[in-house]
Amino acid sequence: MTVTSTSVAIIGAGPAGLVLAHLLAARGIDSVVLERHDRRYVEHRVRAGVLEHPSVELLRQLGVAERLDREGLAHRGIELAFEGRRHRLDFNELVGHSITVYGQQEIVKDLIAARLAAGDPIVFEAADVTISDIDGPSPVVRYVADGATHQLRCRVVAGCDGFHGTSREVLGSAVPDHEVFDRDYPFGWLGILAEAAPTIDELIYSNHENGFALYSMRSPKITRLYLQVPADERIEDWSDDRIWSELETRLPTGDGFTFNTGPILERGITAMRSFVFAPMRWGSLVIAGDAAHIVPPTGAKGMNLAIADVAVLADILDDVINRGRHEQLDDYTSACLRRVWRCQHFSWWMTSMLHRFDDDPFRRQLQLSELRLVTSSTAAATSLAENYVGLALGESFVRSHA
Ligand code: RFL
Ligand code: PHB
Repeated sequence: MTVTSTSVAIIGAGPAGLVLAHLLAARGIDSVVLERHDRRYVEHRVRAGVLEHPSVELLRQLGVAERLDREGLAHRGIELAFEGRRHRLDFNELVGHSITVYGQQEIVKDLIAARLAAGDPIVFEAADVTISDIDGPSPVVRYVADGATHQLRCRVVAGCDGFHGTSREVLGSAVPDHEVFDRDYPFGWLGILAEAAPTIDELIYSNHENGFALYSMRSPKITRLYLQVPADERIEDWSDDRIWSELETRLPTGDGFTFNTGPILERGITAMRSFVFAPMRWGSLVIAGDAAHIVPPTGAKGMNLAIADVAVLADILDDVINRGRHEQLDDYTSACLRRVWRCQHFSWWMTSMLHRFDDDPFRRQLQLSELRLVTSSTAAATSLAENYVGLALGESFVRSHA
């Protein structure tokens, strides 16, 4: 068995783990990233697309936004569609910021390339990761790579291993009175990536009697589209023709909007869930991103929340590692959860306003009334815009929401 040491062992090379590794390097803190899958797999997993303004700023500060600034699509606002019509919300006008559409896997590629170019370690295909000794100041992570068992000694373990990772389980066993807040939705999203040039340069969130639809994109040649489907739907039951025809029905083509179709490059169904685990730290183990919380994708918050967690964590680890102030870890959970609950509420609210839940006509009228409000009242539109473009990161968010 090989034995090595590092300051922070980071489990998971998703947005949370990789951004954390860069934030720590910028503070002179060494870390090792352990990733279960191979590099190709993590660089090609199609997921999120919307970066909040503070996330973009943070990636710029880290010096990893060169391609993002060149290829990312700056969006000044979004459109909300209902009753066959589109209504535009101009974020720039309402709150002075825009969002950027840039695929999560492109961010992951940029972060991996920059880390490896700096000579910092990422162990891909790290199997059987186990975490031990988290009660004390010298936790240990064991894993198998290249057929050998490795032991990594560190001062802090950062579990950035997503919703299906192992670190939340370890934390849960260490804290018997932990809390879990969980909500399932009776539907999921069928998502496709299509070789079809977008015909509009902003996202359309559409509330239709058949269910929700979302028109998004990844580049001037690629569209990303979603349809609300029942939670237990099978992707095999959706032919290309059925997908396009349902999109035609649910997107507001009545007001002159048309969109291109094309070969479907990728398809999948994602379940919708709201989930929060607390605390996010015990002893020398912290969890961040999807490992600690899940939001339904309607607010485009998951990846941004993962980045926000590690922005808080990096400042705390700076105190812990560089100044020996281990007690600073006590503040991690409460500092993160304020933002997590703000984003939980926003994501639940957007989901509730835009999806078809049941055939209750009372609920339907409430949805339409809310949609009319956010598309006609500057106060209501500003609130949506403020949440969508993203609240300030780190200390300034904590201070303003104390
Ligand atoms: P990730 O990205 O899941 O990364 C976790 C990594 O940990 C690895 N791993 C392990 N490694 C070693 N040992 C183990 N035992 C391990 N177990 C797991 C995994 O292989 C993986 O590489 O979590 P992270 O970093 O917290 O990032 C979270 C985001 O990925 C997620 O919140 C977003 O994708 C959510 N999301 C969206 N977020 C946004 O901010 N804006 C959006 O527009 C948006 N749209 C979406 C989304 C998620 C979607 N799906 C598919 C869930 C749209 C969809 C359809
Ligand atoms: C996407 O482009 O993948 C996307 C956009 C907005 C969302 C969710 C996903 O709310």
